Amino acid sequence: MKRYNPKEVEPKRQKQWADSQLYRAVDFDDQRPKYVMLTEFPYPSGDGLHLGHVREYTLGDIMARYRRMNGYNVLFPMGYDAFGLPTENYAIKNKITPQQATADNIATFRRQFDAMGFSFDWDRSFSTSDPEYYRWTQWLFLQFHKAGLAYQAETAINWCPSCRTGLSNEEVVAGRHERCDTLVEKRMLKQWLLKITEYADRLIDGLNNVDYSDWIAQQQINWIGKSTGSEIVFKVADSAESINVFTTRPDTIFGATFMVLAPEHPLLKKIVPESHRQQVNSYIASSLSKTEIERQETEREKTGVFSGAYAINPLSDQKIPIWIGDYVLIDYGSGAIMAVPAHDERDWAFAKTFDLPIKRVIKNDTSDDTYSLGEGVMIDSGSYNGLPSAEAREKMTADLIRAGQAKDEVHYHLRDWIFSRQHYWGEPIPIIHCPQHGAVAVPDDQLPVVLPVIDHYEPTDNGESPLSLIEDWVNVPCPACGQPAKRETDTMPNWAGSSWYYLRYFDPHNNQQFADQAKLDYWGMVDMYLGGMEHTTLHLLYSRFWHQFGYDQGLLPTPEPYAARRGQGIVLAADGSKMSKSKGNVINPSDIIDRGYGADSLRLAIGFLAPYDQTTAWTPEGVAGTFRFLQRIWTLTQEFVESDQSQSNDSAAEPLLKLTHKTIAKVTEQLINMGFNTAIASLMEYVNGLYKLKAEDNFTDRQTWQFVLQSLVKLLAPFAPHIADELWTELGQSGSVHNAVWPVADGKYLTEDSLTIVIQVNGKLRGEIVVASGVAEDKVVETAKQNEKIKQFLDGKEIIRTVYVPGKLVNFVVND
Ligand code: ANZ
Repeated sequence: MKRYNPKEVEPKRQKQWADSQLYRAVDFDDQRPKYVMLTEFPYPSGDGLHLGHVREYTLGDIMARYRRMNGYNVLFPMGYDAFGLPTENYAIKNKITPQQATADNIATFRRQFDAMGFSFDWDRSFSTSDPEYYRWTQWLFLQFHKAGLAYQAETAINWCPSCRTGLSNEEVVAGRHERCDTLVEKRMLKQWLLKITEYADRLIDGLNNVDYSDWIAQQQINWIGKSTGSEIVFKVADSAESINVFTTRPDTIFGATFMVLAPEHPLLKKIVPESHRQQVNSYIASSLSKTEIERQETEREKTGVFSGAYAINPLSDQKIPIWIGDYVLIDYGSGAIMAVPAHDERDWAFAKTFDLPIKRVIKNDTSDDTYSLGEGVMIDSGSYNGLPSAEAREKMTADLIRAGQAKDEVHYHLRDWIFSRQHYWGEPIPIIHCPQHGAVAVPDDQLPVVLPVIDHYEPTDNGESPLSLIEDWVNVPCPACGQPAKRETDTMPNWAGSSWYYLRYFDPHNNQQFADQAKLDYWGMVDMYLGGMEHTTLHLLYSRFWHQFGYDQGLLPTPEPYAARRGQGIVLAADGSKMSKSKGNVINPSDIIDRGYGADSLRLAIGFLAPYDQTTAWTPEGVAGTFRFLQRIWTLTQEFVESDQSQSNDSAAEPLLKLTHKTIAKVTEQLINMGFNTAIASLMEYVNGLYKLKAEDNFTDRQTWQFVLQSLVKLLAPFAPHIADELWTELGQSGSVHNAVWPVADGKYLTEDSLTIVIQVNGKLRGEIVVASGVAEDKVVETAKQNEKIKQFLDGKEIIRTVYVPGKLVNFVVND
């Protein structure tokens, strides 16, 4: 008997698949429904594939293969997200150009992808750093520019001193650069920004029309941070000035015992009296040196200073002091707040630090020695006393609006997307700065603006891109007037290329347009998008924004890019810690394959780990287990093929068919619901069951066994595609199992043999009977009547009515 040797089977099958272009997606197929299965494309880093990639692409591949076998025209593409800091840093370290580093790393990735047996359509592959691709990234940027949604501004930006570049807010996690963990500083720099804030509501509302995991939708909503409240005007005492505050809790206004202005607030110049100027200025200087993150920490001891001025509370007419405190941020709301220490955590801490009055205006269960956030009943609030706080909120706002002292306001925590980086390895921003005409778009026929190949591309310390040093590239005539002008030297963030890459798969070789309209229409939305949880508020939000904009411009047929989104969990090291090179606990998938287990065992092990969306530790023994499982399938099939073909006996058919159809039904349902681990468990149970049945009949019913093993191989195909194809051939089938039709369970084998029926008399439980399933009503009723226990309750009584709930219950209504 032939041994199962993945080292032989897998490369052979991979070559056949490539030669026959088995996984090619067909544009405009009108016979089959289309299905776009998308997984996030990787950075081609120097480390090659890690287990996180393997999990994501294996699960995506299982879904793609399942759909193909169910008659879909599946597009399952793959490409490379090559621009960005990691590649640049890798190239600097290895003293090669980023172009060379990218080419080398892509070659490694491709080899590993092929070794895993993923069914990508390689004809559609590209890298975001290909000039033919980024030509269209630049073109799309110019559409934003034309629409007024790409603009330049001098802003305080997050600056990573280690990577020497500006960052977007989304790239800063707990005050650190999410890639290198360096503490982020603030710097004033002229930057390009994209007006994502204009799409804040759309980005929230659009979630109603797509099927995203709840936590993904919720994280996006939280990130956008829409806040509905009022802007209320407080007059400054003895002055013509007034201060606007944004609050979500106008109902607490009688409890506003002081105000706090951000240190950057422009009004301070006008209202601080001479006597307080010096103190105020030194406080402002000290707080400007802090990061925004530091300023927002609730734990931190509050700092502040009294301004010397007072304001008048518009509803209580009370005179309250105006303070300056750096926990109030200048770029949120109006940069000033009414402080209600009794009902707000930070105001409470501030009042405690500076011994300011605390006045409770809402009564509820919270004790008096802390702040209370919730709703309740109004107290100490003049004519509003006794009202529920929600009602008071409406009434106070209405009264203030009528008096011209307030208006409804909506604020968002989302900020415009800082879109320029002071780095070499990115798409050049296609703008030319002319002293006369300002920022002029590079004409379409001059795109792409190709990144020049240079020797020194290390970032500079002064916040300028290294491109600024290449004089003959920078100095160009203005496209509008032909006078000397200069190219923009900042490049785009690595999030640019990934904001529209899925669309390019629909038409990857088009050199006239980013994609052909008819192809965009045909492929439509991505049907399923599987990706990492760390991209929920970065890539996913950015790409939805680009797509919505493209839709508004009439460039795209659908308002949203992805019909469904799921996130796969992280794979941790065996001890539950994060895999990292520095800890030396990274598992290299190629090692597992090369050790002889092969890709199929690895695919099964990774699918079997845990529910797909759970973060979970890698179990090294897993592959040995799944390898044994595949060996068992291999052996069973070989034994059948080599068994005595003259025997024939159909007595074994029933239990074999029952087990098979039940498994088909189970695995199908599990796959539809992305229950990959349970589907693999069902297959394992199935194989155990088949071994038992084989011990009984020793393959005598050849026809049934042929059907059973073919079904097994088909069910296995999405998970372990190489061995499945090999066994398909062994079973005498022509072509590839991946072109075979997914098996359908026959309902007649799915019903249970017997049913337990509950018997009631006048609605009271009196007993149970067991009947064969599918038995007719009169038979069930008769059996119930004959039952010894039931008889006692029916004896001598007249049955007025019999109620039968099929398969569940009989109730006899009798008169006493
Ligand atoms: C008074 C008040 C009383 C508030 C109360 C809350 C509770 P969200 O929901 O995040 O939008 N706020 C307004 N502008 C601010 C700024 N520039 N810096 C720091 N804090 C600011 O938060 C809105 C609340 O955050 C506002 O409502 C304001 O405090 C504070 F019992 O006003 B509130």
